[in-house]
Amino acid sequence: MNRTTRRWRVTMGATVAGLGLLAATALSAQAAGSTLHEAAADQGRYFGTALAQGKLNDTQYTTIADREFGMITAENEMKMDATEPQQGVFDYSAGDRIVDWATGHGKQVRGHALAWHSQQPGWMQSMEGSALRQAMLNHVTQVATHYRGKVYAWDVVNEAFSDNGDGSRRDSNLQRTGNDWIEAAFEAARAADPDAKLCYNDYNTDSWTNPKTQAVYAMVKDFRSRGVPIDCVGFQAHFNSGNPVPNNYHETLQRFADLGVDVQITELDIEGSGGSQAEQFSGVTQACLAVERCTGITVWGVRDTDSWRASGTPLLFDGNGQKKAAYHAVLDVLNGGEPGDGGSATS
Ligand code: G2I
Repeated sequence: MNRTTRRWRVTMGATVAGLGLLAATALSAQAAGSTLHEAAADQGRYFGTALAQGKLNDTQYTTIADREFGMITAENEMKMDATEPQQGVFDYSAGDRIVDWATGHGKQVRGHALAWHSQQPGWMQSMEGSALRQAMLNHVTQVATHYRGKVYAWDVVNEAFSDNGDGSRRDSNLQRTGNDWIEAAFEAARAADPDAKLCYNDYNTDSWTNPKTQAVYAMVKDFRSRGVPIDCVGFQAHFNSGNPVPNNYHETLQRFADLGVDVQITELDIEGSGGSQAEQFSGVTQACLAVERCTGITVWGVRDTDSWRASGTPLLFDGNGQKKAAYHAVLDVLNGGEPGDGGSATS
């Protein structure tokens, strides 16, 4: 069956009546989605991508983005260095271009990212102490206020935990302003945009047994118990052979969801090719669908050539904009089929 045409799945339940005839007691026809966005929406989820404003004149790029995705993240344009290049001087031009494209095409927006140790403007990199704390909070307030009402969810704080295996916070100028900098950022974001979902976002938090995962979990649990305004946790999900999709991924997502927050896969890419890459994309998609509060998946770019690690061909479309095996695998899972069976589920 042609995967790109709309398919009909028929589910029949039958009982044997006295006359020995089969009587259909249930007959339902359900449309299968023909795009990632449509298929995810049928599951009550979004499917998104990251866009770079410099590529918005590339019609192959925008055609795919418009057709396949319902949630847009600015790959770099809403980060601290882009939005506050000089202290107190805000530049929303690039971010607005992304947001305007998204809303003009009926998409939602994930905001990325309000406070981060990386991609700080030069003036902020050299700050410390209470002056830095105040500057960070002002940044959060100003940017969240500018985009108020236009952003579905914000990555309020990004990558604040270290990878050293002891579950500690990452050392950074922001961390050195005091351990409560993260909750202060969340409070400021909530005050500026009460309707956006506020997320903590990180990488290497995929395996439930990783000390970094446990540390983020403990923070979120603590925030929930003390009423710090956190609504969601983002799992970046940058995978490759050295960092494969863990087999306890579903458990990780479920444990966080059980704290009363949404979970979102926010920057998915998986280096590789062919069937093995497709299988891993299927697994991630299945894990999200298996968790009621996993509200959506975003892949970190459109075509392989758009990726921050293009040589790893980690995305769903090749450099010519063609759908890869991984694309079909994800679509099949979203449509309720077993990975690789073409998605044409029958009774
Ligand atoms: O590194 C992958 C991602 C990890 N999680 C946070 C994300 O924000 C991060 O995205 C990447 C972007 O995909 C890259 O495009 O963040 C990088 C920077 O941390 C981005 O790279 C930067 C280059 O380093 C700059 O030289 C360049 O000017 O992209 C900039 C804009 O093209």
